[in-house]
Formats: sequence, C-alpha cells, structure tokens
Amino acid sequence: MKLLIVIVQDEDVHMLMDDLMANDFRITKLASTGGFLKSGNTTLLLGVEEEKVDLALQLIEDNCRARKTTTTLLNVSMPGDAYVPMPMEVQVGGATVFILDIENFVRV
Ligand code: 2BA
Repeated sequence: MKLLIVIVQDEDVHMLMDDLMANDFRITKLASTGGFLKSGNTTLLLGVEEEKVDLALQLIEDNCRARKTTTTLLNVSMPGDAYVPMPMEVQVGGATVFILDIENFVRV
C-alpha cells in the first residue's frame, strides 16, 4: 500500500474528490497553507493499493489545473530604506504529490 499526500488548489478540490470517491478511493481532507504564497490550499491523504496508484494520479492530473497568480514581495535595498512592493507572477499547480510506502495499515 502507498500513502499519497496530495496538495491541490482549493478551486480544484471538490471535482477531484468527487472523481476519487466515484472510483472508491478513501480520502482525508486537510486545510493547509502554502509556505510561499501564505494562502490556503488543500492537502488530501489517500491510502491506495499499489495497483490503483496510477488511476489516482490520472484523476489528479485530470482535475488539477495550473494557474497563474500574482504575489507581492517586499524588497529593501539599504538598511533604513522603505520597503518597495515587488509584484511577481507565480504559477501554481496542477498538484504536488508525495508517494510514500506504507509499512502497515490497520483499521481497528
Ligand atoms: P506555496 O508554497 O504557497 O507555493 C505556491 C507556488 O509558488 C508554487 O506552486 C511555486 O510555483 C511557487 N513557489 C514556491 N516556492 C517558491 C520560491 N521559493 N521561489 C519562487 N516560486 C516559488 P507549486 O509548486 O504548484 O506548489 C503549490 C503548493 O504545494 C505550495 O504552495 C506548497 O503548499 C506545496 N508544495 C509544493 N512543493 C512542496 C514541497 N517540496 N514540500 C512541501 N510542500 C510543497
């Protein structure tokens, strides 16, 4: 068995979860925050049999779009200078997926 840790944009999560549930995946949904943009995203935990990992990845790819967003970095060149906002375009997603081996899985 594998554990998929899937970080997705909030906009994609409902469609993705619907597709995963329709294909009998079990999911835990966690609210999370990206370290770089400091805005909300969603982390899904999926315990998946090895033979269904490819299907899970396919559904994730089908449902998660890349999007561009603008963030503002605050830049200061000299001590004492004012902070200057620096707009920066960033591409987010489709999805970030970590795939871990599970040594043991029990439900009691
Ligand atoms: P954030 O950390 O908020 O990052 C959002 C997007 O900003 C990233 O999209 C990436 O395109 C860009 N980015 C991140 N760090 C950057 C940096 N130091 N310089 C320039 N651009 C940067 P994604 O790569 O699609 O990542 C989306 C979200 O997935 C991330 O949100 C984070 O929550 C998670 N993530 C991505 N890679 C990760 C990793 N190696 N470990 C843990 N979480 C990760």
